[in-house]
Amino acid sequence: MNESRLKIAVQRSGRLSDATLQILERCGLKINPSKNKLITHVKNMPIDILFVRDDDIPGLVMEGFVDLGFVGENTMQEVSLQRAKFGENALFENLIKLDYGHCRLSLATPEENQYINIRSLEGSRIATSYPYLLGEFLKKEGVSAKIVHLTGSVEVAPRAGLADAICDLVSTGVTLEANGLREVEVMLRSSATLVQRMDIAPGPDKELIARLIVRIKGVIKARESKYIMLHAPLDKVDAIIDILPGAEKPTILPLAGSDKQVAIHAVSTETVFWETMESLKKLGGSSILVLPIEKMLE
Ligand code: PRT
Ligand code: ZN
Repeated sequence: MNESRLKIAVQRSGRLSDATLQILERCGLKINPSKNKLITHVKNMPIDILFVRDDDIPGLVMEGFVDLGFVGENTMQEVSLQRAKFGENALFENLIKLDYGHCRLSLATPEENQYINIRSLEGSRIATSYPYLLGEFLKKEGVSAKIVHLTGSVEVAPRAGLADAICDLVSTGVTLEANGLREVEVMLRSSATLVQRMDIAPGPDKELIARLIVRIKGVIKARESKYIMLHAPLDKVDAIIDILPGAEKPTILPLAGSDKQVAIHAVSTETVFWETMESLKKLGGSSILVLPIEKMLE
């Protein structure tokens, strides 16, 4: 087989794995999710999926061993800084910011400690799995502190007497609270992202990537959108369209057997709240349906 196959790296097992496989499947890739294998051939497209640790994805992309990677921006930025420091190639292209894996990289201190501003950390010890992002942040703020590099269990470092503060990922804040810590600075807001190796020459690989990008954007847009259908009095159509959230160019259809009522169909790109539905009803709307959209191509 000498056909060239696009190589995509995804996290083998962790917080990004399920959402990444779901987005690829929604893009039409038939993946046999045997995660015990390092590599899986997509059956219906010339694509191979590599299942790896998330920390390995930036390097695989930057070295050109894979064409695309689904990874957290936090990981991408940390590894970039690390590689640049060691004189290694740290170039890649950011293709799409994805709608999952949201978190922030934050500094947190024990609740009982006084914290006024970043200067409060001068001379302290900060535990983190992100020594390069933290080092850069402290340098920019002009604070000198000792960075304690831990690869896990960062949140217990203050209680264990290993550090005075931590720098770690936060999403709900439950972990910080459970460990008596308070978030004091947000250093970075992150989500999952699709990255590409540099300089892919024009050809089938590049064309396939372009198609994938359109499909991924369509999946994300569809997830954010809803299809709204309702019946409305003819004389209230304008008022109703005014309050439909983010709806462009609605379709107005006649209703069989009625010359005073029409059906309105619209795609809304925003959340449709109960309050909006209640307002539609007050304007005379009835049979109001809000439906999920599976795919969207613009
Ligand atoms: O095994 P592998 O190396 O592949 O995985 P991993 O253990 O290094 O990473 P994993 O699966 O935990 O996270 C993968 C990516 O998910 C991260 O790089 C982020 O981009 C993203 N992400 C989003 C998160 C979180 N949210 C998150 N909350 N990664 C980790 N956390 C951890 C955080 O470190 C802390 O321990 O969850 C805890 C805090 O969560 P809350 O909800 O209590 O605030
Ligand atoms: Zn990891």
